[in-house]
Amino acid sequence: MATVSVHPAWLPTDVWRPIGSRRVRVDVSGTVREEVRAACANHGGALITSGHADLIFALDSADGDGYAITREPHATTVTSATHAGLLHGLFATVRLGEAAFTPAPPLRSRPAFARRMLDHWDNVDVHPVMGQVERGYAGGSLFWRAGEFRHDQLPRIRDYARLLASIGINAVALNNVNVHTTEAHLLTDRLDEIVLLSEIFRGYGIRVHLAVTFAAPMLLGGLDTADPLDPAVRAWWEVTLAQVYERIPDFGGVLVKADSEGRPGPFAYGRTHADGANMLAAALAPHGGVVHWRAFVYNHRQDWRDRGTDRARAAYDHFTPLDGAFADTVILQVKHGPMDFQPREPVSPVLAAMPGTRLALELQVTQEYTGQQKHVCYLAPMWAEVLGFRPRGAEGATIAGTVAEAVAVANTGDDPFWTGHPLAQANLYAFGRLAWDPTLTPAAILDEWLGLTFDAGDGLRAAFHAIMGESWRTYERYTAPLGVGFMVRPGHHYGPDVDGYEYTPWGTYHFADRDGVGVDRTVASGTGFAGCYPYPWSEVFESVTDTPDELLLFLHHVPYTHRLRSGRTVIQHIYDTHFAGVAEVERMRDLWRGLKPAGLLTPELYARVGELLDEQVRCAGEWRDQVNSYFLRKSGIADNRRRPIH
Ligand code: GCV
Repeated sequence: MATVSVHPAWLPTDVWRPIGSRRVRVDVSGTVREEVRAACANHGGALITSGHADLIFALDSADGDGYAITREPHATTVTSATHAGLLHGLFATVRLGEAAFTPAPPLRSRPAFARRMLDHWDNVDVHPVMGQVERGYAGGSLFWRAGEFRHDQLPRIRDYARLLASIGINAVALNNVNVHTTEAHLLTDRLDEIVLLSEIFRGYGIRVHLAVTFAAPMLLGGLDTADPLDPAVRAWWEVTLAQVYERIPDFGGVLVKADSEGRPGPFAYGRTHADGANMLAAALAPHGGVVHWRAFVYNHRQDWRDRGTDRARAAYDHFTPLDGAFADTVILQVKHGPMDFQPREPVSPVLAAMPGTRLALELQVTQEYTGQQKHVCYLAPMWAEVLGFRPRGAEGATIAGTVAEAVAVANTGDDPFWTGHPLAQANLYAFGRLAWDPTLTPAAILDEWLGLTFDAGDGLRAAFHAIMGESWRTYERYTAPLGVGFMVRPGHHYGPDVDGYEYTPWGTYHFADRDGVGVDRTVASGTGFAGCYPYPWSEVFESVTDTPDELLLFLHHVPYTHRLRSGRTVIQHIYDTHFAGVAEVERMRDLWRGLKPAGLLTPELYARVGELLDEQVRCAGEWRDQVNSYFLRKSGIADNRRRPIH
């Protein structure tokens, strides 16, 4: 159990009362029974083996990890074909609360994606630039500290596994995709640590995966090549992975970032990414493991003078020619947008262009570009838009209906609130729930989270909705405008720096000059990126008048006086949204100040959120003033309301 100083997140003791105060029969041994036993011990109910039960958990012969909850006047029964499914049924019963015991039509639920995975970017050693957790904003790693495995954290890691299971997560990659030397050893001589973690996660139906370096045969095996077609390399992976399976029979598989941002990969040997991924798949498949191969491949040493190279095209150009070439047990993991987790990007065209490949949609729960868990930014509305996007138009499939899996980069650490900003817990919660059921609405998920975490009554709910519900769009308003992205401070990526990346090799430019701003990605006169989409989006994005306003500068270079679909000019939109965005953050802070800590809204949580909202107001003001001043100075066009711009 967690120590008292660790926040219970969405599983405070009281959410177990409806179950724990009843007579419950659990027809299987394992975690469900132990959870029920603990709940009954806390709330006065009884775990029974005979006699009348109010609640019964039993295996049945249905298939998969779904569950059914049958609510009849005399008893509620939860069934599933698997232990994992029964566990999901248990947590669904927790979510229902007392309603689980009111007669109602049977409730059946199956996950939309068979694998719902969280990727940790945790380092074992403290990296000199990226620290203990790359892009981590929630304290240190739960698993490692300064090179050492955190044996003292095993009880907390168990609580963590439980939180993840409660939202349907069933796979976790434990270490950073940038696999440095120390971390490479997790696969071999530090495997004991992974064995320990797998034992904890297994209890909650979660399989562990490891990020590995493509150069492992050289780094760990002493070979002079990592060529995927070299027999000695193939043999090294086969033997090494077989040894992993001897210790961890349900090991999930490996995650690889290759030929990306300096990571080694098959290109060094003149091989394709399919050659690389399939070699690993061949070594894993006999044991039931899979390869997650990242599509985040682009030239990070681009010449900024070269207008012909477009980072947004890179994954499409690298991977679509390989469609159909990957083994069945390779999952190509594709970031939701073509660039890099900006607050607004179009959906990656790769997701619509590889019907012969198993794809995973990769989301970023850690808020690298969305306020770094200092800003309230509830991301479920963005993810719901991505999942619901129909690349082939209204009659075509959604992204949720196209991809095989949902993966997200974790936002958790050893912070007492798990996520730094206590309200960022809602993002982790929402990722799990959307990965189970992408049709859930962001507002309904927020309600569910509020009900569990704060036992919130109507007044508190309304306040939280007003603070969080639109917070992603608010963040969008006071940061980089109209989808142009990347006006962040280079390196750490927090706060504004309009030209920070403009003359760098990273491929992230806005091309603002005295006349206009934006990236021409059309086929007619630009990089051709718009043509990477199927019809109708290829035509929509090609057209400067049809492109949705929020993506205009991602796709087009336009004069400041260009009129948006909204009727406003680009320059006036920039000024208006930046003033409005900051005003919204001030309103959020004032709403928070109007609340009083009580019950589960503890003084500690109340104070933490209050301090962070002050920082959000400060930072949003900085964004507004830098962005507005920059564009006033570039364009020479005044704000039509003459508000203060510097
Ligand atoms: C793990 C971005 C981040 C990097 C991250 C990379 C990736 O570039 O800034 O920290 O590396 O994405 O997704 O691999």
